[in-house]
Amino acid sequence: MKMDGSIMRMRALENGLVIPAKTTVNLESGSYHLMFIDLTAGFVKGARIPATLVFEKAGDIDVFLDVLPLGAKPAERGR
Ligand SMILES: [Cu+2]
Repeated sequence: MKMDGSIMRMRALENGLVIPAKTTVNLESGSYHLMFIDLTAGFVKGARIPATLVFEKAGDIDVFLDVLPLGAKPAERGR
């Protein structure tokens, strides 16, 4: 994601997201994030969406993504 004047431009990472060993990358608004396209229905607040994260070395990791209100802060995520 980068700003082009006041316009936010986003693009897919062609070679994936590099996560160096022993580091953490947060996926969040305004930074690296997951983007869902071509949805056939909207997400409902409070739902849990099953997803699979695909890692080059760790393989496939199944997760659930909680649907939160827009702008929810980490404290509201139950961290
Ligand atoms: Cu995006």
